[in-house]
Amino acid sequence: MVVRGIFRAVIMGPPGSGKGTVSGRISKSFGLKHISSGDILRSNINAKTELGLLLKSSIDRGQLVPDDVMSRLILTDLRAIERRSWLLDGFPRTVPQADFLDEVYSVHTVINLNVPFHTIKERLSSRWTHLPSGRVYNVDFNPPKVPGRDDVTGELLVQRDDDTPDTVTRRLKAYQTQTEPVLEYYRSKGVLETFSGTETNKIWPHVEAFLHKKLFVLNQKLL
Ligand code: G5P
Ligand code: MG
Repeated sequence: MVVRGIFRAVIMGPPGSGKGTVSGRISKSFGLKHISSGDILRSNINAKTELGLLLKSSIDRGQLVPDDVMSRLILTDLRAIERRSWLLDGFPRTVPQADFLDEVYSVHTVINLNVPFHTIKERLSSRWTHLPSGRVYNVDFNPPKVPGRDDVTGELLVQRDDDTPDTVTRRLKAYQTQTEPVLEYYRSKGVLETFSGTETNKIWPHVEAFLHKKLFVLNQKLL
């Protein structure tokens, strides 16, 4: 379905809940521009920018980067696509970040992936990532066509430095203490839509149907 106006969405969920995977499907089906805060940070680390080098150690330890730094980075990307519909993945992740976003853009919907922590721990140990694009694979769930290589570019896949068991535990803790309050923030605004499950392929049809309905209503209003 084509979006007639500008549609702004956020996808939330614990580390490894499938935000990147579902975002890929949403941008393919609905044409929303996918912006992932983690991908922005990792591309800075990969390019060895001053900021990337500064932030790498806290990211590898599973800590969140400071709100002002993250908000500034995201705003630069959002300003560059002012007239497009977008889907934010990984931002906002704290209440101050949600307040910051709210001051600049209103969000039409927030998709929350509710996946149990024990499911997540298994997945992240077998995740392989194509850093330049953010495409993710999983040895069991969606293996690359050629082992160790990205399907589109054929470039090498890597394992993220923050996917070690200890760091995953710290990231889940940070999610509980710092990010869960953001769910309440959006619930009270009436824009939160939660999808629960343990398998992306079972969650996805519900997300897709929800967005179809939401965009149909938005398109009708714009007629
Ligand atoms: P990120 O990059 O935002 P996280 O921790 O929020 O990282 P992550 O790890 O990227 O989230 P995801 O995107 O939710 O996970 O999940 P995914 O990659 O799609 O799926 C995980 C794996 O499971 C993949 O291998 C996928 O193929 C597989 N999978 C998916 N579905 C299924 C299924 O049904 N079955 C199976 N078996 N497998 C499946 O943030 C990283 C760090 O950056 C900093 C923080 O330090 C953070 O820790 N950061 C921020 N700091 C401050 N503020 C912010 N806003 C920040 N944003 C990032
Ligand atoms: Mg991700």
